[in-house]
Amino acid sequence: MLGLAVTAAAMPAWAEPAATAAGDYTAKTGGTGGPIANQLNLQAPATKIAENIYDLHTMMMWIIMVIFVAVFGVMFYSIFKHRKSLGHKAATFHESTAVEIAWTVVPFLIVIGMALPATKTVVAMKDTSNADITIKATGMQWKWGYDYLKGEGEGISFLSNLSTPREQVGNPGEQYTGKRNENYLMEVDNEVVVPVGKKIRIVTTANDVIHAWMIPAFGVKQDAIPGFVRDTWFKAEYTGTFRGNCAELCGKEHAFMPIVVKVVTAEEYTAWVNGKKKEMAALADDPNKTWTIDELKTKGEKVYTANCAVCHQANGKGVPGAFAALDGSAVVNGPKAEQIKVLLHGQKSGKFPSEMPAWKQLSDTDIAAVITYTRNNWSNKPAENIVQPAEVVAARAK
Ligand code: HEC
Ligand SMILES: [Cu+2]
Repeated sequence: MLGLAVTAAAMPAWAEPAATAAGDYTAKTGGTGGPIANQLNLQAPATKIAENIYDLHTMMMWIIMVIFVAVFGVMFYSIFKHRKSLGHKAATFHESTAVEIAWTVVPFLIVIGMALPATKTVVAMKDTSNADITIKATGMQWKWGYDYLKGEGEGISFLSNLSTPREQVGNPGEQYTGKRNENYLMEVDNEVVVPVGKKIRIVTTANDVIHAWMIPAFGVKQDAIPGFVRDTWFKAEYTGTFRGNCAELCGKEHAFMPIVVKVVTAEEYTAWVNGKKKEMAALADDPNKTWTIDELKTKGEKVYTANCAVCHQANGKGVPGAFAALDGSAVVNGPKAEQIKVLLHGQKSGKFPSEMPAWKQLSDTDIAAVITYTRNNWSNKPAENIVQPAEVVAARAK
């Protein structure tokens, strides 16, 4: 009976989630947009769905608390009151239809009282129809790739890498002692930008292993599975910065592929789209252009730092037993055609527990640049020391 009364009392709290006034979210989280130090509760919700989840969680916590106190209260009372040393004699009754009906019906009502609103929320979470903007999020070891598929900004595509400097991350055997960034391991070079109050559909997939795209404040967490397409959605009620992480253990750098979403006003979004399109047009360089070796090396170093150093390390020595060394590698010092092939299609020799992923998604110029960089760096001195974008184009066509 007690449980029932609580269910009924808790219902209105869920049924009418507190109305949110749009404003800036970042301030609510101490200026970070992510979790707060010593935070015990869920992150402050920034979408209606997250609010429903928050309220469901609170309601169920109360129900559980009341049941816990009531059950243990009766149990301890009975044990103390009826103990043998007081000379209590055990009762010998059997079967009580009334009690049996009560202990079937009451829990049933409690479960229904929790399952109904929970189901309603789950169904709403799955309703990705009529989205204003669709963005594909591709999980990769260990970064996210974003492609704006539909809606304003269609055609924009970029990779989003951890931007916390590597030297802030403690190496095995030595601990970093300097000051770490405020958003240590929760910051990226390219943030996902979306407009406030618009339904954003996120389509998730992966290139290698299972990852998961999660932003707690949006109430969104969706597995990104290689070879499959899954989707989820959110409609942010606040502007600001929102931080999340890959939420599916995906290997050595699982902790180093954060997700950052910047929610902006409609005007700011349009400005961002225009800027991004211009930037992309400038980057979509002519693959027939012939570059100098120095230009390729400079560009290649950036590509290497952003994409390769996580495994092969900045010093090119790799990680023994895990990632091949590029310093002194036979592939890097051998014919260039072979290295272009490794970059485009990956490599799995069986000598390492993991494999070299394919890098088809990089531009021809980026691939040519990073190969040229590795061929002219560390102790490498191959006979063929320069690769032009046109050679990558030709290799792709094969
Ligand atoms: C996820 C980790 C990872 C990333 C990121 C990565 N590699 Fe590799 N790479 C490997 C592994 C593992 C091997 C060894 C594969 C094998 O032989 O089984 C390898 C092998 C190679 C080889 C062949 C080396 C040899 O001697 O056999 C080259 C060249 C190479 N990688 C270049 C790159 C470049 C350039 C990038 C950045 C665009 C990059 N890799 C990014 C894991 C990675
Ligand atoms: Cu991951």
